Amino acid sequence: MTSSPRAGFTLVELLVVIAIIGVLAGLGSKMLSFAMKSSSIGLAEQEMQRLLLGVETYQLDFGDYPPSSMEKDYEISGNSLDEGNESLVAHLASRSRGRSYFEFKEEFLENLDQDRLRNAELYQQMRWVFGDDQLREYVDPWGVPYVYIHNRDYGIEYSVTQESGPVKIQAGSSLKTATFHEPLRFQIWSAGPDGIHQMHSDEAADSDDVAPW
Ligand SMILES: [Ca+2]
Ligand SMILES: [Ca+2]
Ligand SMILES: [Ca+2]
Repeated sequence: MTSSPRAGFTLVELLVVIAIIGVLAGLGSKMLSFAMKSSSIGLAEQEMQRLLLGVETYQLDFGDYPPSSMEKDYEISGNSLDEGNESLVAHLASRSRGRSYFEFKEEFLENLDQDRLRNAELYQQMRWVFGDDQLREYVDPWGVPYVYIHNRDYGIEYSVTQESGPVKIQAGSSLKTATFHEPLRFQIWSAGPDGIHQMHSDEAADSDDVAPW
């Protein structure tokens, strides 16, 4: 008598198959989240390279990089939150020399603190590409504004937004040489996937901040 092939699985076999599918699905979602994280990091790096290029082009026209603060340089009243980023955006958006310096991607433009320039004269003078006087920030792929600081202001503390709310930061420096990065230019960086600035803290070794240096 020949044995006929079995139809179906035993309960144990079925459980093993379900367990294997579960493990594979878990691996797949881990790989997917890893891939998404690295593609967002790549996007942040790309956007910072574009910002760097914009700032250098701006410098060719104006002989200096945009200031770290519009409040200090133009004595405008606003608030002190993310002023470096807002100044960067305002200056790169300026058409006063007849050309533009940066192509803003709308999905990365925010005005998280809802402030405005409140200086009609300066707004006219800068002729920026936006239709109103909002002090916008350019944010990273995780929704946190990049930090921008001009080299003459390294050492000054600035209030910036991070995932948990406002925090004070300074320009980043190298742990190895104890000197500021980009000493003659400017610093732009992102708080990275965790949305928290570690650049200037003791946990710098664990930092996931994304910076061009
Ligand atoms: Ca602000
Ligand atoms: Ca703002
Ligand atoms: Ca971080």
